[in-house]
Amino acid sequence: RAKADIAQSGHAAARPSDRRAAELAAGLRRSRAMIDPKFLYDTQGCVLFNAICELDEYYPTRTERAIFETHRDAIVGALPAGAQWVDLGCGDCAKSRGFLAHADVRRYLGVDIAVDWIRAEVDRLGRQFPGIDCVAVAADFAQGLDLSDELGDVARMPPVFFYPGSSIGNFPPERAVGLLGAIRGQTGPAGCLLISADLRKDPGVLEHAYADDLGVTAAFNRNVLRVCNQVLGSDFHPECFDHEACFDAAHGRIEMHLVARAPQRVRWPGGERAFQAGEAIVTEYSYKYTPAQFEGLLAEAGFSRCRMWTDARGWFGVFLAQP
Ligand code: AVJ
Repeated sequence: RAKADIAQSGHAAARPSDRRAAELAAGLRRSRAMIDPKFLYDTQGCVLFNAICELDEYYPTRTERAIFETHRDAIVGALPAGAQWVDLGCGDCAKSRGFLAHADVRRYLGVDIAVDWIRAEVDRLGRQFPGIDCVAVAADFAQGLDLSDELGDVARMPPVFFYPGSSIGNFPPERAVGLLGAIRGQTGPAGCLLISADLRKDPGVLEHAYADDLGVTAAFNRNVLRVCNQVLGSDFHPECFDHEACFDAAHGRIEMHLVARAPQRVRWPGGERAFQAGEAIVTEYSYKYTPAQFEGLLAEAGFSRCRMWTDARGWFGVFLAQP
């Protein structure tokens, strides 16, 4: 019986749900408690994030859309012919459609963690663009990106890596360079990277974008405690934590916090954590760059040429980086 138990627990430890629980527990036990932002995006979190994108205060989504529309021809004109379009975090593929209609693309690779959901979306894209070979790829590229098998000969079919939404801002700069470098390692000589970054601006504008008047971002943030209760089996009361977003000028990042309203203790199978009143859990960083800083990251990652398109206020940047 002892043998069987060991075998079973060994097997259980490798299960993704247990890995996620262990990761959450480790973050909560740190002196400065933290929850990785990927846990924000369960089904309810995705719905709330989509609502955030429609808020007046949250300028990134509509600013990016306007830049794409205004500069579509210039962007498409700078892309290699006969490309394979690599949509990183493709979701419903919506942001790629406008480019696929105009660019010379032979193949589409939709990359996302949620592969069951995206398969149907990528199939739908394939019916809309019968001339493009559309493939769904399951990958959590936050853990490292290696698409060499899927990409094949990049000299014959140059990849256009597409990473919109300013999601790169979730990574601290050194980890961002790691991901950008991994992408650079797979562009081949003629491939490129089309990527968005949110730019530095008045801290008041930034903080309002992450603490909207209706409290949608607050609900999005508190939802992560429900996810925690589901994945880890903890007993968080989301209503006992306040949403807070503050710009840390020294690090150039927005920090999202959940602040304990009163002293409380949170328990889960195998652990617990006490919070003092006012003590915070960090749930997300969102780095903001000057154009020069972001171009510096791209250069560090091995891209030697770079162009940027922005809006009239210079709030958001779309960068095309080439080897
Ligand atoms: C999806 C990471 C780009 O940082 O602006 C929005 C997430 N968090 N409001 C961002 C987010 C709170 C968003 N990214």
